[in-house]
Amino acid sequence: MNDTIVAIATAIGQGGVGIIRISGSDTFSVINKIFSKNIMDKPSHTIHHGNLLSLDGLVIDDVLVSIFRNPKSYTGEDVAEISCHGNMIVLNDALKALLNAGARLAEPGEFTKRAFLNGKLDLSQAESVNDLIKSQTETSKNIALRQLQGGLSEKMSVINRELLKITAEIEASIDFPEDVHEPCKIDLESRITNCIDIIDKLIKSNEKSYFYREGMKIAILGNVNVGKSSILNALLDTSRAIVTDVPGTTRDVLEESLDINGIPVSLVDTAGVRETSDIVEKIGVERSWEIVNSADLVLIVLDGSKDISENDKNIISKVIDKDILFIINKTDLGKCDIIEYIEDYIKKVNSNSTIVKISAKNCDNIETLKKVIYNSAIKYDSSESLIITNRRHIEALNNAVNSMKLSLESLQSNMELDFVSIDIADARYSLGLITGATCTEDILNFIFSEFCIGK
Ligand SMILES: Nc1nc2c(ncn2[C@@H]2O[C@H](COP(=O)(O)OP(=O)(O)O)[C@@H](O)[C@H]2O)c(=O)[nH]1
Ligand SMILES: [Mg+2]
Repeated sequence: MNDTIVAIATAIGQGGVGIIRISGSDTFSVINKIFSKNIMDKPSHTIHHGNLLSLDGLVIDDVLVSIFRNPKSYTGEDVAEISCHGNMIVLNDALKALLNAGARLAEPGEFTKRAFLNGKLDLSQAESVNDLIKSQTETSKNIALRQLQGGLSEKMSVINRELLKITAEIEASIDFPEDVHEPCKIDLESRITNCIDIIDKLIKSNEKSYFYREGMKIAILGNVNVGKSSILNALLDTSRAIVTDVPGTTRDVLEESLDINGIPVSLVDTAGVRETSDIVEKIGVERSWEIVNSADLVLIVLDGSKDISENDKNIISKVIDKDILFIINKTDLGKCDIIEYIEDYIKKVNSNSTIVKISAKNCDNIETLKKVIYNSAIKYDSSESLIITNRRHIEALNNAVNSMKLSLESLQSNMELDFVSIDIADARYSLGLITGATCTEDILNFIFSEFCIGK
């Protein structure tokens, strides 16, 4: 924790600038060994132009050195950012020179970990830094940004303060029974219930919204020739997959990314599912099932111009446990009796799956399809002020609610207030896992190992 760390902070590749970040107590003396100007006494938040040199005096690059003195820096330590030209050879040479001058290569997320340990941000904010960097759509970016700005931290500290107050009141009455009255049980109940309500709302905001962060995997499944590849193309608005009237054209799975109203979707076209003796096609069919197993949503495609086949029925029966959406394709050909079978089926198995009728060929109803996909993922208004997308946070919130509910039960059954106090302490412990107050070294290491180097 006390050594001086260094890493390339910008993405690999060419760019206008490439930035190297250094943090730790020796930051300025390390740079001073290989910079053409003396920066030792320069004030914080100043920028210095000069040459970065190798230890044997050769010029590596013409650079700008920005100085941030502790505690007013990202990590809270002495920090410098060296802006080089955005070229990997330059950046690697500069990095080598700084390592030779006494810095050590930073581990993934180590800058942000130091920022957390120095109290610059709490754990939920530190995690949102990573979410922000990895966000793939406007919406997931906004959700991460809200959390970085402290939305969640603020809510946690309000609840934590209330729980701490309750604990203090209970413990004072236990320790000094002559001087301090027992807190009123009805009052305690209503205050704890209030905390539960706030957390419940946060938990509800998560209902499937983690797709914003994690992305959503959608498999397109169905018999051969029903138009699966055409649907992939229509959704992507390109001719990515080969479409022919030869059954079994798509033999391998094909994965493409798209943005549906802010949700990063990975769309997978699969080989048509049917009995086949063709070895290659057989492997394709096996892969289709693997994809379906790991998918968040399965689009079951049926050819609306035909009657339901045994193969269709067989496919449908195999995905009964998954989130599915029925797509009746080829509506441009008229007919469409198959819809009655599907409607009956949905009623029979008591599912709430939706049916969408489209023509992939004419791109009819593709926008509706996107809307239905979006609605199946999101069950709330995305303008909601704070949305919890992190599964770790949700688990901690659920545990906190459970502990608080136990404390309510103790109150209602007139147990000793000691028991109430223990449950409240458990709840505070769970909430502390979100802000990092009660995290163990192992948990922290795990969280920061998910970061990229240089962040
Ligand atoms: N009339 C009509 N034909 C379609 C439609 N969608 C796909 N097709 C045709 O159906 C055949 C099979 O399409 P394809 O996308 O390769 O199906 P896949 O085997 O399920 O991937 C091709 O000849 C397509 O042109 C549609 O909406 N209407
Ligand atoms: Mg295909």
